[in-house]
Amino acid sequence: MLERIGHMLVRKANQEEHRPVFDEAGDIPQHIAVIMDGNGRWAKKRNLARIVGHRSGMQTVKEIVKAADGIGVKTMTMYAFSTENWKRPRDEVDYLMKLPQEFLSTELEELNERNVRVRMLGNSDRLPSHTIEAMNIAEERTRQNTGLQLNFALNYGGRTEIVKAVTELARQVQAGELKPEEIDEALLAQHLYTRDLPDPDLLIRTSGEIRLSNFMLWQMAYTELWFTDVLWPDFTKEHFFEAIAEYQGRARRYGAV
Ligand code: V0D
Repeated sequence: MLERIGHMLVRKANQEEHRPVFDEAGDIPQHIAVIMDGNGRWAKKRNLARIVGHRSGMQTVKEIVKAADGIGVKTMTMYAFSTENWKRPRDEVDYLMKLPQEFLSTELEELNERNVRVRMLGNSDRLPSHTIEAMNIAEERTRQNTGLQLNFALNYGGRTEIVKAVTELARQVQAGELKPEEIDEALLAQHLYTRDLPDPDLLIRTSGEIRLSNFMLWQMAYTELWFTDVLWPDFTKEHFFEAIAEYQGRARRYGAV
């Protein structure tokens, strides 16, 4: 049960205890990145196939995106498929590649109504054409939207992203279009998938792994990191608000010194 006391949204655990959740008038992270881990483990615990975990994880995406939109987060970046995920069994990869279409077939209309802008980050090279097609349609149909920017990182790897940017700059130098001394952080950042996005303020990773796993390496230089043991399909908006409360606490402490 969430209830409001002034600006504070609090969780009412029982009659006596009010646990602060987060301050709606406080600093809401503008850009939140999420590593949605633990779908396979969630299924295994229930003796279900891994794909059932992925499907359940997709429901969580819907709930968390709605919650983020509701509190005024500007950008969400969801790590949906890493370059490492190709090593999984063929059947599982094939299933995962159908999720964008499935998600969009049920959600695109509502996302549009909510003024959400959808975008893909990552390398489309190895993705099946039906997956690319679904993403292209979503990007096209939501291009004019000015609300929440919802990014899905698909076939994304942070080091590869940096190498791609460096290769392009090297090409420009070789072509005589750019001087080496003109290369700075801002110019390199202009050649990343995230060129027009602010860096994430907060990273959420579920399922107990305490690593970045090659996600947005450049962009997370100053990001607050928040980890939980909760598996992604079990992750709720209450957990999400808890992460934001913790973020606000850190921002206040930082502001105090
Ligand atoms: C599986 C947990 C939504 C993580 C969430 C291609 C693993 C569910 C999307 C999605 C996946 C992607 C693009 C888009 C709309 C939705 C998704 C994949 C996996 C891998 F435009 N969930 N989701 N994509 N999972």
